[in-house]
Amino acid sequence: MEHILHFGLGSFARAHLLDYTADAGGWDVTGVSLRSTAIRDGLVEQGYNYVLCVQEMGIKKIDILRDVLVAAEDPQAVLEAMAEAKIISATVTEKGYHLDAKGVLDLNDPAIASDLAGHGPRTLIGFLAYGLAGRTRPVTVMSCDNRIENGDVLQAAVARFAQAAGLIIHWDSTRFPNSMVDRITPATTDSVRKMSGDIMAVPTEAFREWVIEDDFAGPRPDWPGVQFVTDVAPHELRKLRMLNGAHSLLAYAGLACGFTYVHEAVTDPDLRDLVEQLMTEAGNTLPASVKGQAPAYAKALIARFENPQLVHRLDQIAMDGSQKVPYRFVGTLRAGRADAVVEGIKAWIAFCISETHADRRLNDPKASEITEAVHSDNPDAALLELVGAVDLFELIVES
Ligand code: CS2
Repeated sequence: MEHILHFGLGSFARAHLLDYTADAGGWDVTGVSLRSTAIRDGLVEQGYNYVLCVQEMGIKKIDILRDVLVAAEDPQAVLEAMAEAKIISATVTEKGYHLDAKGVLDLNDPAIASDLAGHGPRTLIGFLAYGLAGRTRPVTVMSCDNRIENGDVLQAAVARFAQAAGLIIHWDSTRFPNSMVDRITPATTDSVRKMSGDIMAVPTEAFREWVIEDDFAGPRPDWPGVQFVTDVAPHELRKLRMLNGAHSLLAYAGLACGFTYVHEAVTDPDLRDLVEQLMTEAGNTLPASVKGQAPAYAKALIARFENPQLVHRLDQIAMDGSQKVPYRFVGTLRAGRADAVVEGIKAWIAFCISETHADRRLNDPKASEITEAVHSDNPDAALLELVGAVDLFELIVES
């Protein structure tokens, strides 16, 4: 049995990487939760097995998770497990990379600064830098998060950390493939738990997609249906600008209209028009190799969003906006004319302002900066600054 060490055991990883790996056979997974013990505690009771409740396909048992380590309890155990693994993968969400608005590792971020000072480590970046330091055996480090050039960004962040910490990493034997990951995975609910009889059940849609740069340092599972390509960028841009961009627009504009779920917001005629327009605008910015797919992809996305059984909450998508807005909206806007994308950014700004005025703290790693921006003399400009788009002020705010 070969082995993957995976950082971040949220629902998405359990519905995507683990599902694909279970289908491949011959590999198992040890999970790492960076801080919380909740997933380990829930899964340990059931031998680390859990079920996926796949829309229209029923219940599927996933039994390839062999252990869950909680890094905060025992960082050394995580470093030891890293030394053994041939593939180290991660789904730690956008904020788990601790990057600044320009996409560069923020050495002043308190968690990164603490890892640099040798207390820990406790971040993914810190673990990778310390765990890879001095290693000569080949290893593949695979980011499975929603970021443009997720592998390159992760490698650059680890390199910056290693340089600051004086650690030597043998880059020749280390690979960081880029990837595009997709499967809509709403937070679980009591009714899913009850229906499946598993308190750790993960609800997900039938659709799944994974495109990975064919750049591995050693063996990899034979993941069925995965596209291995030399350049993931066109696929990433298609998915992030069209699916995630539309999601964020529906979240901010839909919450403002009083909707709770994606399937409700997307059937509102005005929001539907706006979302279709955003997808057309985003499609127009795509590289030639995938541009032709955009209309059919947009149609398929609308059908996925309309699925009433997914019960996908808009507030789940609205969280961490400071991390998502830059590549879901700003990149599209820089690539071409995009009026609906402008509406998306305005909806995020309005969301930040209304939540702050209602005294609700945002679920966002930059929550304090957002509060400060909203209370500043020019909230629009200060909020745009946080997502690296203040130079687009006139286009966005005065349009
Ligand atoms: C969503 C994504 O929560 C969000 O921000 O846009 O998690 C989305 O469901 C996935 O990327 C789909 O693959």
